[in-house]
Amino acid sequence: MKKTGYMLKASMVFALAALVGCGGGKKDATEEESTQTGDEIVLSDAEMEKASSIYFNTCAGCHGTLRLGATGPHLLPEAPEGATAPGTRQLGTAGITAFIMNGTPGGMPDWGKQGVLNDEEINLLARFLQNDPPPIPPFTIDDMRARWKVLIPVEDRPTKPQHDKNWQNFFGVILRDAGQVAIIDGDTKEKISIVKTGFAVHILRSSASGRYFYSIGRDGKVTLIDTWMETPGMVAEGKASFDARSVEVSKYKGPLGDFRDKYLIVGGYTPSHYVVMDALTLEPLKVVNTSGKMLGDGEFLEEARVAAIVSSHKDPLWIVNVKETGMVWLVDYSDLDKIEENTTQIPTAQFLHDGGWDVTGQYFLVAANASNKMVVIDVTNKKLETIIETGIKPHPGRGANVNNSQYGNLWVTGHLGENKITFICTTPGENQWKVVKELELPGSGGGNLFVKTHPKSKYLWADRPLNNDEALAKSVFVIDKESLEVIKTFEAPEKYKGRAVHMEYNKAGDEVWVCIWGVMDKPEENAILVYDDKSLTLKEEITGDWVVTPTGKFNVYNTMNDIY
Ligand code: DHE
Repeated sequence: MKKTGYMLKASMVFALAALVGCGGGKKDATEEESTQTGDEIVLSDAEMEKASSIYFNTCAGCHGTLRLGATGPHLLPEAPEGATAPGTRQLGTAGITAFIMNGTPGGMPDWGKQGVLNDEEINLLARFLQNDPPPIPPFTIDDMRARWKVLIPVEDRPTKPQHDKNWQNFFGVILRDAGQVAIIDGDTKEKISIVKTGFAVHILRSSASGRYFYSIGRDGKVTLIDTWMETPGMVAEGKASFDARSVEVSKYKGPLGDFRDKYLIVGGYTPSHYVVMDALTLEPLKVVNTSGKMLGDGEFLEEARVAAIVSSHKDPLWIVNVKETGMVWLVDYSDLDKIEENTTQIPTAQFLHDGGWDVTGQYFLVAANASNKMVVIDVTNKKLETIIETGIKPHPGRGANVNNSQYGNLWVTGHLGENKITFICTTPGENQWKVVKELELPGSGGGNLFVKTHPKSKYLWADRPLNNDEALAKSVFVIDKESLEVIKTFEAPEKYKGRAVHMEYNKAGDEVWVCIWGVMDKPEENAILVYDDKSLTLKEEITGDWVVTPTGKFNVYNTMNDIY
């Protein structure tokens, strides 16, 4: 298996079949070869373990660990009632192979054509998918405590920065397949340290003070990084689940108390729960299961994964988006003993994924990507404001807030499934929550993942890493915030072979950093490109043996203040 792109390295901890035994079709441990008897496709233990690992690493994010479907369709042997996609047994090995090889225009990557999976792996996966999914094993607070480590106790940490660097302009850059985070000085562009984190780190968030970075890996591992140390490094680590994508800190200070950097929340994909930890030590304090009733017919879903989590600056609240049930949970953390009874659950649309604040901090907008909708939550009044039809698979990241003289304040999302950047008016009045502008990027096809701007910038930037065209996938697009038109396209220099992914501004708002996400064994094809946001020129190329598979990057100041 080629280790690249959004394919993950084999998980060390989560070969479900190995952990818990497999569902239908499991053979005796001594048998190595798979067989086919009648309608049943039987896999050996070794094959089941390998296939579970490939499935978990490549497919589960979109199709669900229990394969009930989410961003992608269900992958069950028999189609459940009402499903539009056929059962995998109906598709057969040949049909499934074609999908994995070629992908679909709706956003399914062409794993085979890209060389991420080879023929043998695709065939194994196609046979695996015609068996029942293995069950999800438990991961309890005792398991979390057993894996929790404080490397430097709070009292032994520095009380002021041990360097004279401008740490609020540090960038934490994810080196995805290396399982590392690079801390880079945003002023000098020098690498300050490399911190070994979890497997395929997904995102970073800054503490409310900005001093700490929290990373979350796809293996559910959380890492606490102290930027005040002479060489920024890890001071604590923990594990919240087998699989996770989101982490956020408490940010509220007001009449109800000072909760800044008191609690951390980690969202679990598998098992489906959120975990509250002590923000300074990562001690696990509370686990709340998010399994629950689905919208509509109210069917109970065990797999109800936690997607994006954001923290309110105005109230002691986390906004927790439960993907499969389509419920947005407003979790009041002011009294941990009453956290469940003090949670408001708002039914919205499926399947919730990523989102961010409007410019006022009152409204949170989240993509219900499989419904092609954006959901708007009025967090101040704890209610659903509205649901807006946008386009095929909206994917905003945290979105972007643009001020435009004609329309006022706009919140922006791009789309994975079509070529469309959508501008939604957030200013109160007749246009509020209306789509006031849709923009096509140059060339055809979707594949946009992120948009980004800064209040001091005249521009909005968009990437397109999942576009099938290599040139478009390694390009970023600059949109003028006044004309709302694309005014410049930057294709990464020829020597870089990766995809251009995720933008982040520096603290001053005059530079944009973009990652060129190549493969692990060719560092020379990877880079972090720094563009001058005023002259719109490529200003600096951060490269080196250590720049491997860079993806997300997070500026301390902008992340702690939710500037986008
Ligand atoms: Fe992400 C954000 C889930 C694939 C890079 N990603 C998020 C969030 C979720 C999520 C729920 C929001 C977190 C929050 O705000 O609290 N991502 C998933 C998936 O389930 C999915 C589709 C498939 C998977 O198996 O993981 C997926 N994501 C990817 C990638 O392939 C990317 C490009 C590279 C990678 O890490 O594998 C990727 N996701 C990111 C980044 C963010 C993110 C950089 C944070 C954006 C920001 O500006 O905050």
